[in-house]
Parts: sequence; structure tokens; C-alpha cells
Amino acid sequence: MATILDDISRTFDEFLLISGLTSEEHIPTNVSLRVPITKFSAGTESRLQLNTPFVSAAMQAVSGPDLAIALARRGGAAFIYCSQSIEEQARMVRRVKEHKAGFVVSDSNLTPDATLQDAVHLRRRTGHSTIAVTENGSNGSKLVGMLTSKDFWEFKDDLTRPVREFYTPREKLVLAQEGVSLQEATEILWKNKKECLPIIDKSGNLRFLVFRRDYFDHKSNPDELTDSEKRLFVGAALNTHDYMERSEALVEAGADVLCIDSSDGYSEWQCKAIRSVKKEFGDRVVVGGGNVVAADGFRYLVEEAGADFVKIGIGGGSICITREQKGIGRGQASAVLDVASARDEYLKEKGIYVPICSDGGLNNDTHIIMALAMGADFVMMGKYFAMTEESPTPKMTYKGRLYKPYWGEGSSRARNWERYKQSERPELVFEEGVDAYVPYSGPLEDKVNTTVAKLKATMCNCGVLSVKEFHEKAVLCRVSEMTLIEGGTSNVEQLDRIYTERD
Ligand code: MZP
Repeated sequence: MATILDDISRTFDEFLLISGLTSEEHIPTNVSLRVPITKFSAGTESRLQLNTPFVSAAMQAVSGPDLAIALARRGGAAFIYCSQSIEEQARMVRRVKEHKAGFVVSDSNLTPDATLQDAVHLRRRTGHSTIAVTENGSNGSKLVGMLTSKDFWEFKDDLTRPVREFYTPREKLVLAQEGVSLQEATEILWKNKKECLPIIDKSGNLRFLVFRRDYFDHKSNPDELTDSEKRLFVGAALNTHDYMERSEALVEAGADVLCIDSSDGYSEWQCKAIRSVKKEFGDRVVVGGGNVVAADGFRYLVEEAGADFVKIGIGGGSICITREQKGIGRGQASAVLDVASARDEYLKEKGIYVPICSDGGLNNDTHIIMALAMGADFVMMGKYFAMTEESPTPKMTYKGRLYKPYWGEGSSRARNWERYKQSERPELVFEEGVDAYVPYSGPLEDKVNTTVAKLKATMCNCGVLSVKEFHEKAVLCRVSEMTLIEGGTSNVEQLDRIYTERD
């Protein structure tokens, strides 16, 4: 007969944290969110750590190079998706590693023959008002001039005219040669009272732009996550098919951490993939496994496969329909609690701490806080990051509001890339993910700052100063339906809700 587990499957909304003693030292500036990302022996430190315990999902609509750069700058890490060719994925990893803080590769470029209307469209699409005018309209070709919002008036000038009649020509620009340091570039900006400094190579091709505001931004970002060579930190995903070829290209490109991307990681395919990659690269690579939802899956990936960290979660993702399609999965709170207890037992038995990551279904900041309180070392999120400015998808307007497309890796949209390999892979018979839209939420940094502020405030309420202490001291209770109602507002009119209903 089938086994029925004792407790029912539970979600984060079914719990509340009980506050602990908050002493004078429990203030947000004293809270550290530094967490391990790879296994380590008790009494030592993990050799790879995140400064902010957030990683982005290995998904086409989430983890491109721009998001990876923004997230590493805020202390977390992106996992560049593997549902693309090996070359393209390695190129994205390389782009993150080659990112020089303060040196921006211009993504807003036009040819001199483009019209002002083209400039307006480009400005709307990228949100950038500084446009480089280059010979062939791309970064890397000869710089001809710069066009900013000061050079023309959208509602006054004739938008059919070419930008060559409006831009500031190269001869009148303040420029610097490739090789200049960020400090020197900033000095030039300051002396000439400029906002933007184009950097060109010996042949006059545009290489980077340095912005005044980025310098201050960089200086005031103490959580930035970098490797030993001060390059930004980035992860990348592997599948269980071409993992040998792919891992080689990703390691070569500079990926700091790899992870098998699979909805169900409790499998011999995954074990074989992790073992083979670890055998090839030894300690040079960190490979995470997953996803699992119970203690036995965790044990299997750690003991049999040798996973360096383990991801938890099946069927909870915002775009995921696995549970309704296949009847597989578990409430994320139950899954995290079960795996966290297996992780603690493993530490007691073997003296090795294996970090765990709660992946998917974190629909608000409270869910993130709960996942960490229940034992997760870090969290992986898709929707949360898909909504930000830096995710790879374009913004679009619907009924006056901004949205971004977001689709599951198990949807036919994501799986289309595999067509060229159809002979090697089974056809997609049914989908496990949907194709959707999410509201645009603005720059990643602002969003992460808000979440971090809430997380630190809760940790202070609970009387803890680190995520490790949070795991040890968090006290949670289960809530009744009436408690949930009590927690909301009651008998008050919220103006923003009234207006939303009238819209
Ligand atoms: P969320 O943060 O949007 O709720 O969930 C993101 C997570 O959902 C991913 O990290 C991955 O584990 C999972 N995912 C991605 N695609 C699918 C799907 O198509 C999916 N079913 O479940």
C-alpha cells in the first residue's frame, strides 16, 4: 500500500514567527546576510559565500547578463539559463565576467542616418537617454557623436529628420582612450563637468561609456559580490544531457558556480551528471543539485552524487503547473523544513554542512523571510527578478500599466530552443509551465533593498544577527484561518484600493 505522510503539505502562509528578545545590538546595520553557497566542514568557512542570500532562477525570462550584473552588484548571484546553445550561454557568462564596474557597454546606439523618431523609440525601449551614434549603429564601431535628451525636443523638433543634424559630433566630445582607469575617467568627468565619458580604442571605435552617477553608485555598494580577481560573481545552469561539453565551456568562460537545472533532481541522471562534472573538474567547480522536496532526495544528492548544495521545491513556482499536470510536489514550507532537518542531521553525523536553497513560489517578502527562518541558506526566485528593469524581456503597456513577459522553462515557449536538437530529445508532449506577464517593478537594486530592509528588521525582532542564528533561534507557530483574517486590516477604507477598483 502507498505510504501517507503524517503531516499535510504546508505553505509559508501557514506560519508566523514569534518575536524573540531584541537587545540593543539588534539593529539592522549589525545584521549580516552573508551565507554559504557550497558545502564546508564544521568549524571552517565555506569558500564561496553570498553577501545577500538571493539567487535568480535559471530561466530565459530572468537570468540574462544585465540581471546577473545588477544582482552580483547587490550581493547575490544569477544562474544564467541553460535553455540556449552552449556558445550563447558561455557568451553571457563572459559578458558578466568582463563587466568592468563603471564601464558600461552601450546598448543604445544608432547610425547617423537614423531618425529622431528612432531615437525616441530606442529611448522608450531601453529607458536610457544617452545614445551613442556610431558608423554601423552598434557598440564597437566607429564613434561619430553622442545624442542626449538635451540635443532635441521630442514635441518640438521634426522627428523625421536624421540624428546627424542634432547630435554632438565626435570632435566636440570629451573622450578617453581604452585602458583609462575608473578613477582617471571620473577625474575627467569631474574636470569637464560632464555626465558621460565615451571610451574609444586606438581606431576610434566605441568601447564603453562611463557615467558620473555609476561611479558614486559603485562607491556606495559595499555588498558587491566578486571573485578573487574582483570580477563580478556569476552562476550558470547545466542540464542532464550535454553537461560535459557545457560545463567545460562555462568553466572556461569564468562561471563561479554551476547548478543542475531540473524539476526533479532525485534521479540517476542527475547523479551521473554531478559525479561526472565533479570528476572532471574536482574542487575547481561547485555544482549544486536539485530539486528535491524531502530528506531522502537530499541525502541521495549529497551522498551518492556529491552535490555541493541542494535546491528545494517542486511545483510551487509562480508559472509552474507540474502539480496539476503530474500530481508531483509538496508545499514549500514542508519541503524546506524536512530538508533542513536532514541537512542538520547530516552535519551532526558527518561534520559537513551542505547549504540548501528554497527555490520557487516566493510570492512576497514574507515568504522569503519564512524560507530563511525555516532553514534555507539562500533563496532562488524567478518572478521576483522577472519583474525588474534588468530582466531580459521588454517592458510593455497594458491598460496604462507596465508589464514584462515571464514564462516557465517547462512551457513550449522556453522549450522551442531545443528544436534544433529534436533528434536527440523527446518531443514536448505536455507543458509544465505557462507563458504569462508580470507587473514591472522597477530597478532590481531598489527592490532588493526593500526586501533586505524587511528581512533585517524581522531578524532584529527575532533577536538574531545572522542567517545561521536565525536558523537556530527562529520560533514559528502554525496559524488558523481566523489568525490570517486578524492579520489584515479591518474596518478601514484604503484609498489606493478604492481607486484601483474604480480604474
Ligand atoms: P517563481 O520564483 O517564479 O515562483 O519560481 C521560479 C522557479 O520555478 C524556478 O527557479 C524553477 O525552479 C521553477 N520553474 C521554472 N520553470 C518552471 C516550469 O515551467 C518551473 N514549470 O517550475
